[in-house]
Formats: sequence, C-alpha cells, structure tokens
Amino acid sequence: MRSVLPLAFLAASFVSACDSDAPADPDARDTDVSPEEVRDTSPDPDTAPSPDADTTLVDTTPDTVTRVPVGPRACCLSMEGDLVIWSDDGVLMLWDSATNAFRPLVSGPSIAKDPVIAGRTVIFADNRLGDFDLWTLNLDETPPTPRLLRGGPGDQDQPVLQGTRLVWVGRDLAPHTPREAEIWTRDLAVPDSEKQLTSDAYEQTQPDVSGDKIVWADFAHSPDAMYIDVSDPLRNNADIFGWDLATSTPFTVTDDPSKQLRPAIDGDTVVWLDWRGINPEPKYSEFQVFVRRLAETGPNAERRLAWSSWSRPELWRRPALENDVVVFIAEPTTPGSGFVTGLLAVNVDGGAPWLVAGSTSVLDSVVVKDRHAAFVGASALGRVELRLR
Ligand SMILES: [Ca+2]
Ligand SMILES: [Ca+2]
Repeated sequence: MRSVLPLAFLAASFVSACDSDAPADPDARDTDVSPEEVRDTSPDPDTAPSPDADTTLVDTTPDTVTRVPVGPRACCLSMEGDLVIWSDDGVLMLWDSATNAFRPLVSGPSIAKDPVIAGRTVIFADNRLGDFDLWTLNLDETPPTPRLLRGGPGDQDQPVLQGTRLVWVGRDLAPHTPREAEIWTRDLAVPDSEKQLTSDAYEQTQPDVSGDKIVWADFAHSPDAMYIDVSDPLRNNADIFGWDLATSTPFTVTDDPSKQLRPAIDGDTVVWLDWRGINPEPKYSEFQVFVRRLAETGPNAERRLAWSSWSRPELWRRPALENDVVVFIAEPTTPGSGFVTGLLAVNVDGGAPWLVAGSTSVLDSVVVKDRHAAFVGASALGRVELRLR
C-alpha cells in the first residue's frame, strides 16, 4: 500500500486539476451537475430532425431510433407508453412519440425537475415556493394544472413512482443539508399512508421502487456521512440499502467497502454502479455495472455484468432494468462510430453487452418501460424498441 497510495493521490490530484471546472464526482446527485460544465452545447447533427437522422446508426445497430430535438440542458426523464417526460432547463416537456408532438407541460419561472409518470399522473420537484417540493398534475386535465403534493421545509425531490407507490428524498429537518436526507414513501391511493423509512445523520439518495421493495444509495458507512465533492478514492463509499414494505424491515443489497451508487430494482433484482476492485486508484476512469438477485446470498451473489472505461464522471448514470435486461449509459467501443456515449444493454444472466443506440453528445438519463428504452442528454432525446439478445 505504501507504494500505491502516493500514486493514487497523485493521480487523483491530476484528475481534479484536469477537471477543475467540473464536479469531481457528481454521481451522488444528478441535479448537481451543471449542464454548461459537462455538456457539449454544440449542435448535434445526429439529433437534427431530418429524415437522415437515424442512418448513422444503421451500421452499428439495427434498432430503430426515434429522436426529437431538445436543448443542451435536457435531463432526467420518465416514460409511460408512448409518452416521454423530461426536464429541459427547468421546463417540464412532454413528447408523444406516437404522434411526434412535443410541448411544454410546466413552464417557469421556477425550476421543475425529476419528473416521473405512472398512468396519467405526473409527479415532479419544483422550487416555486422557495425550495423544492413535490408537485403533481393529471394529464387528462385541460390544461394540466400543477398541485402541491408534498411541501415542507428543505428540499423534497428525486421522486420515483410505480403505480400509486411514491418514494422520494426529503431533507425536512433543519439545517436541511444532505445529512438530513431521508427516504420517504406513501401510497397515493391510501390517505395518511406516508412513512419515513430512515432517520439518521447519513445521506440517503437515488431511491428506486418495485412492488414492495425500495432501494437507495446510503452513506452510513462513508467517512463523511454524505457525498463529498473531492477526488479522493477513499471517500464517498456509499452502499445500497433497502426497505421491504411487506415486512416493514430494512435489508442490505450490498455493503461492499468500496463505492456503490445509483441502484435500480425490478422485482427481486437490483442493479447498480460499482467501483470495487478497480486498481490502480483513483476510481474515476472506470465503472462497473453490478447485479444481485435478492434471494441469492454468499460471495457470488453480487456479480459484475459490465465494465466501462470513462474518465468523465458525468457519464455515471443510473442503469435501467426491466425483465432481466439492464440498459446503461457508457462509452461505445465501436471504432469509428463517432458516438460519444451510447445505450448499452446486457442480460442479467450474463453475456456481452450490445449497443442499443449511440449519441454524439453526452447522455444524461435512460429509462426502460415495456421493452422500450428512452434516453435524454445534451441536445439528444430518443426512444427505441429494446430488442433482446
Ligand atoms: Ca420543500
Ligand atoms: Ca439520513
């Protein structure tokens, strides 16, 4: 270790110096990534609304990609059927991919972010009352009118929604820092069903839900108890924890001593980004996609599905998971494709990842629903049928 550590810190400093105008490790909070710092604002020829827009993908992937032009700050999206909702510079946008019509759903002057949709219900975080609260609207209304769903001091944000099950992160207690972050949930169909699942001095973030199970990234075992924006490989060692609503008990997905973040759950299968075993330090040039089926325990229960070399932390995004297929944002390895990022898919049971769609700009988010994947990033938004392999 004596010979490794100085090298590690030298390398960490080097990364920090080279990347001084960007967050060293913004992976704990999507919304902390300043768009102008990490996203290419140049026109993206691959997403221009021309008939030839898709042809650049033909040689590398047979999947048909539908794309619409979006702004350089487009981020965070959700999908239900043909509808895709995302935040574009604080404005919530709605795209009906069946008719290729898109329009603003919630327009400033406040910032609307983190939209989720289930059925005709949309929930999002909005700071129009001074800090972020959870707001909701019904797409069947004309026009859909936002209503306050869950206010309170501090920020309430990062909602996830499956059916009527809502989960979010709330920093309700003063001084409302990440240390006060807790996981909250309620059933939208059941009055007075709100529950606070955590109560501690550590940061919880990036929740996801499937059925009775909720997972999140937890900083209880991290030296700083919360995400720290430094390029120190010994910091930010978050784990993946969860809560079973059926039994009202917590569970551990992984507490490996290295860093795990950005979990997604589908049924009893959980995937996340993982930095265990990556040498030499720092960890900031690579990441791995890991999986565990919750019924499996023991040394082989946590398995690596994919690995990607990428020195820009803004690429570390939450994988999407449905029916044992994981879709994640990474650097395509296809030579000469011109793609900066792409959607790659891999089966939970293993095998080589395949390219689903490529982008000439840096993608921000991916979701999968009903065998379709949707993605958004700098000047790029698309939806593609997910073909299995
Ligand atoms: Ca609030
Ligand atoms: Ca906490």
